[in-house]
Amino acid sequence: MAGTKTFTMIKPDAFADGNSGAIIKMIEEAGFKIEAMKLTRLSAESAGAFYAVHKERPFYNDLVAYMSSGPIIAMILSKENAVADFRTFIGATNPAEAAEGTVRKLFAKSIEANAIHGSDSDENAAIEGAFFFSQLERV
Ligand code: RTP
Ligand code: MG
Repeated sequence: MAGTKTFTMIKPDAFADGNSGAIIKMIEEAGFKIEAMKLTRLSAESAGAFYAVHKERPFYNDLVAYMSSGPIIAMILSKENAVADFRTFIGATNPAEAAEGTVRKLFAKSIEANAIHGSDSDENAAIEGAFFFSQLERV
C-alpha cells in the first residue's frame, strides 16, 4: 500500500544532547513502527548528496557542515499516512513556529539545529531510505 513508510534522522544536535532515547520513545508512542535503524555519521560529501535538493539555497553550506558535525540515527518508519503524519508529529522547520508537543518544539534549538528530519513525499521517503539502508538491514 502506498503511503505507509517514511524516513527520519535524529540530527547531530539532538543526538549530542542525549535526546535520542526520548525522541525514539515519542516516535513509538505516536504509532510509528521502526523498520530499520542505524547510528552513523555523514561525511560532508554524503550530507551534501542527501540535501542536494537545497544546493542553491543560502543555508546549504551551513546545513552540510551541521549535518556532518556528529553522529545521527537514521530510521525507516511505517504507519498509515506515514509521511504526512510524521511531518505533523515533528512540527515546523523553525521551532519558534512548531506546535506544542512536537519533537521540534521540545528539542530543536534553531531553524537549522532542529533535532529531526522527516521525508516530504512518498517518493523521497523511498529514495532516502535506500540512501542509508540495504535490503538486508530492513525488517
Ligand atoms: P528536513 O528536510 O530536515 O526534514 O526539514 P524541513 O523539510 O522541515 O526543512 P527544509 O526546508 O527541507 O530544510 C532542510 C533543513 O535545512 C535546515 N535549514 N536551515 N538557516 C535556515 O534558514 C535553514 N532553513 C532550513 C534545517 O535543518 C532544515 O530542517
Ligand atoms: Mg525537507
